[in-house]
Amino acid sequence: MYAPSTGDLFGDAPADTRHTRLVEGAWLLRGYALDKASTLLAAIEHIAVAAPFRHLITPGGFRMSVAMTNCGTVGWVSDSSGYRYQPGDPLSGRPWPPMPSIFLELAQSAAQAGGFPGFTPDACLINRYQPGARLTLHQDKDEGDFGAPIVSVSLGLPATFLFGGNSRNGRQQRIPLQHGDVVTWGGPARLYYHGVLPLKDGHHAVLGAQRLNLTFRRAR
Ligand code: MD3
Ligand code: FE
Repeated sequence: MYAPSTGDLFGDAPADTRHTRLVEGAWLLRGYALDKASTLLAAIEHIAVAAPFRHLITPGGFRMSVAMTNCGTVGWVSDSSGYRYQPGDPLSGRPWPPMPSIFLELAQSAAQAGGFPGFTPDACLINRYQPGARLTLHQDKDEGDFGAPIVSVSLGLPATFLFGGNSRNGRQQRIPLQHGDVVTWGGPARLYYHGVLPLKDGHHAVLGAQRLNLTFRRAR
């Protein structure tokens, strides 16, 4: 369905031509985090000292190619007993590192730009892709409140993001995501199937041969 970008039904985008509506409920904010990238990266390095990136094991017994860590009051984990959010890092038994205020501010202002004022994430999942790493098509449905959006921030090497609709077998769109891009996913797009194609080898001036992705969530 067509809706004008000035409409008020699905969230107003500011008058910025880099902001494009992907589908109802989803806005791509090109370069939105660019000016904060170095601060974000320093914060991620700090988080990863306390809570290192690790390759989680799926309930089916497969090692994920993407390495993950979290910050916030809860973090997403996977193991043989399933997927869930939990307050402690299973590697250390300690709480996840707190969410830095610059993370929170970025997530809130992006959510507002995407039509979701008042978003207060309690979890930030940090994904690290090295060449070949991918995320197969999935839904994010371990959160308690699907009324809240998810905000994603891409850093480092570009990746091809795939997303379909409400069924695994539906038609998929491919979106290239670059360093500094932010996407907000809410409303009808919140439960859409999505994934990331295997990361192509390359060199990014700041991050070298890797891509980092932050996803801000309201888990509880
Ligand atoms: C669309 N991460 O961590 S971010 C994930 O690039 C995840 O690392 C990808 O999918 C990445 O779960 C994609 C974009 C994204 C995140 C959550 C969504 C798109 C979404 C939830 C619903 C619909
Ligand atoms: Fe996801």
